[in-house]
Amino acid sequence: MATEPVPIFTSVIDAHPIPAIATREAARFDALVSEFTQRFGHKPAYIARAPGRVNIIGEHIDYALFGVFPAAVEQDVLIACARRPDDLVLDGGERGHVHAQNLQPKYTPQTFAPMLRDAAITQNTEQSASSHVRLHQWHLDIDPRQLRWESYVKAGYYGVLERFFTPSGSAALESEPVNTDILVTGTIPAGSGLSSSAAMVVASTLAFLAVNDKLDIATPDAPTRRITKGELVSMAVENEKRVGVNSGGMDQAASVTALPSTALYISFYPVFHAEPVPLPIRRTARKAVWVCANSLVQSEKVLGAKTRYNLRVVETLVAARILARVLGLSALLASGDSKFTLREVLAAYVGSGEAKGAPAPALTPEQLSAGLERMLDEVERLRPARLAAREAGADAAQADAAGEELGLTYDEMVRFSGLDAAAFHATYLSWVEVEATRFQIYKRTKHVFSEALRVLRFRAADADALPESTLHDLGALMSASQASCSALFECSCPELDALTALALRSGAYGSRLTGAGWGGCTVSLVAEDEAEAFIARLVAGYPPYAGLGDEARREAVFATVPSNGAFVFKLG
Ligand code: NG1
Ligand code: MG
Repeated sequence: MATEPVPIFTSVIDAHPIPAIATREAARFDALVSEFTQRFGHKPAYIARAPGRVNIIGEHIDYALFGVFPAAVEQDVLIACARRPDDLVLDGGERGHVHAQNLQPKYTPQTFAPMLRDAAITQNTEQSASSHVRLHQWHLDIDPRQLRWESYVKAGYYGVLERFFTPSGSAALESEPVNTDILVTGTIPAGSGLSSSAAMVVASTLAFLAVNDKLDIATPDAPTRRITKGELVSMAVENEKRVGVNSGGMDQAASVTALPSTALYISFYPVFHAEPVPLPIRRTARKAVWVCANSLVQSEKVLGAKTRYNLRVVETLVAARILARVLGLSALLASGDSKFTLREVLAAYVGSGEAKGAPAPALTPEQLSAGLERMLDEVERLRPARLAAREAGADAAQADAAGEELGLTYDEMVRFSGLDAAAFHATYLSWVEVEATRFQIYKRTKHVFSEALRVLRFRAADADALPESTLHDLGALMSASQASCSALFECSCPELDALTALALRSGAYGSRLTGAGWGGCTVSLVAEDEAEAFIARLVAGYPPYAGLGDEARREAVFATVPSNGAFVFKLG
């Protein structure tokens, strides 16, 4: 019955052919095709696939634009899709009406249609400071305060609509998005820190590109070409923001650009760059693997974003401004009230000579490490008591660390930023909702710089043959990352602390939370020949695993092999 998936695209991945699908995967694809056909009465035209990722090291530093080190996991999201043949006509035209279903019954079927609305957009032109231009804007209802599965589907759709179907001025649409049926299935547990959200958004972006015939795009200066990985990453990053999390680009980049058997070193400054790194842990005298173990605490990253994820984004951005002032980085501060990141502070500090808007050439890893070492000394100047002493003209070095735990009040933070209250609000808070009584500028910054340095040290293990002691070194970096996430960035939780401690007692070289934290998965570095025994010890030692059946247990704790990034199949 089921149609054999025929790989026609060499995927959106420019140079790399799509991998052969393993037999058990082919069966999964076939099952999805026949289920789609049964539910919608016609065959799917494409299947988009996007994997989740495990972040090996480099947590909460992507939005400060420091490099991170993730790998794709085998777990993924599949979206089967096709243009709906009966072309239901809405108000006189086909307008991208979507029927979305999910194989998982708790995610109920949804239908939605995007609306094209008039929007008065203020544009600055050379002639006048501001003038109103009438534009149309797509609108799809996404409520970031509600966790709804179809929000991620809509988020992926948004970017495709905006990029390819928005008319300028009062012009009519040249072409319209097609009416689409989609069926989604996935194997990445939600809220587990393995980026099911990014996988959903990437797969959805790809599905809507494919079904609307936009994988190959016409460009003004060149013949039609395939959309690049980089373009897909940027679309997916923008798309995911619509769900309400101001994330960095790590997850989408990993989901799109990953290659089998490699981790990725992803850097974001001065430009986005993803570099496959052969796994050091496979080149050691004793081979190792990564074992993911889910704490089974659902990470409330989205619903709790006000006090968690988005708050950290704001704290680290404000920290960049306060640090730039303390360090007297006038070129950065001259950019007025616009935001800049801790990575840009470092670049300005080490004198790479760039002004905002004109990024410097990338620092070499050695220069970056040296710069980070210096920043780790300077960061002490962000201790609340030191900031207060500096403001009062007192001897900062005399100030003790009292108040460090408390952090800064809102008013103190505004004062130390050097902006007036209105400019501060406009720059750092007008685009996001956060809630806190104290802001932890010092602790967050110390985490960011030390974590960025750990990533570089982790990545530096690049000899062909490595002694087993390398695994101890890499493990120690992972455990130090956990300690920093827990004490300084405060994105761990008691269960993650317990599970990582249990992992170390059970023989792991190192163990840490992965992803946003506050629940979700841990990742541990374990000798390959020990992995099975290690998993058994975790299962026995972590009480929430007690009642799990075999399948749930395998879903919660598993050794992982880096998998391939996103692709699309066109079905024959
Ligand atoms: P997860 O755990 O997948 O939600 C989030 C961010 C990342 C990164 C990590 C922390 C999203 C989509 N992703 O990942 O960009 O900042 O937290 O390192 O919000
Ligand atoms: Mg996520």
